[in-house]
Amino acid sequence: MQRIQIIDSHTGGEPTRLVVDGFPDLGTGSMVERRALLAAEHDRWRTATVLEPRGNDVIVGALLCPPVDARNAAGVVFFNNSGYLGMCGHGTIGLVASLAHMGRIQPGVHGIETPVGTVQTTLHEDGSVSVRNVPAHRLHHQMTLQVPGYGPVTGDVAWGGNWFFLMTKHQQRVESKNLAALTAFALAVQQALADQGVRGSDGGLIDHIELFADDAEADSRNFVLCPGGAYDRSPCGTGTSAKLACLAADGKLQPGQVWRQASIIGSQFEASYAMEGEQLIPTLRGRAFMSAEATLLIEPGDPFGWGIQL
Ligand code: PYC
Repeated sequence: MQRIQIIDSHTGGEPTRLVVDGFPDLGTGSMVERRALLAAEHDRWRTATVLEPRGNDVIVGALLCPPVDARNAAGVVFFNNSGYLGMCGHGTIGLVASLAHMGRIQPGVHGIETPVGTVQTTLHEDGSVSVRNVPAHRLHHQMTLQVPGYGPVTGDVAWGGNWFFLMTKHQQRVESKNLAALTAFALAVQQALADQGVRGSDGGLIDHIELFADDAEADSRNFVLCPGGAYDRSPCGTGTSAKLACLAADGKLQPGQVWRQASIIGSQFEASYAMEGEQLIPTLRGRAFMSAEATLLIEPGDPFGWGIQL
């Protein structure tokens, strides 16, 4: 019997499954190297943890790793139903809240190493967590794409720890009653970006799709499609970071000015940015709640023990 020890939390409704123990040893390399090793040689541990029958398409997995730099609290490799992520804002908030729940950290500043860089997090006395993210930037401004079935679609391409296509002008209703249509549209945009060879500056797929609309309770409401086809229940930390980069580039948000980003289910992140030289550094703040402590079991002979892969 294989055993994987997990802590589940959710941040604004979006689940994070923190793997505390049970995965193969990935050595002491950087998080990029550990992610590559996990993907190349041990991917079935990802599928066992986040796919059905133990998981679902919405869960983001977070493998807790010893940090390379002992001054940092932890390292992490994020993954989901379709593969691996660079950074994950809601997942980092979930990780920090889970470390606090485990008694491993106290309120204060804690560095977390991710495959795309180290982020500085702050665990606040009220349980909320701020994440000072990796630098964000806009790569393309208002590029137009032909999307089969929908026609021309215009949006920005920006980096916030993952690659995003962000649309403010579109024909979609960004509301929770319209999830099926939003998902179908965003999947078509995601496919068109891949088919037409639109990539990030590092060659990465533009695999997160983000639509915006007005919101009565916040500065904006978003719908974010994640790479595996599920939508983000949270306002998406990396997506909000990408949004800040676009707002700053358009002169619509100044350093230090607060941006309240609501998700499609009404949860919120509070975000702002600082300029360090030419670099735009986003900070987002949110709250995670614990939902389970459990041990996943993989029984020998279970035909779906390593996840249902269709
Ligand atoms: O919060 O950055 C985020 C995120 C990425 C994918 C799902 N959530």
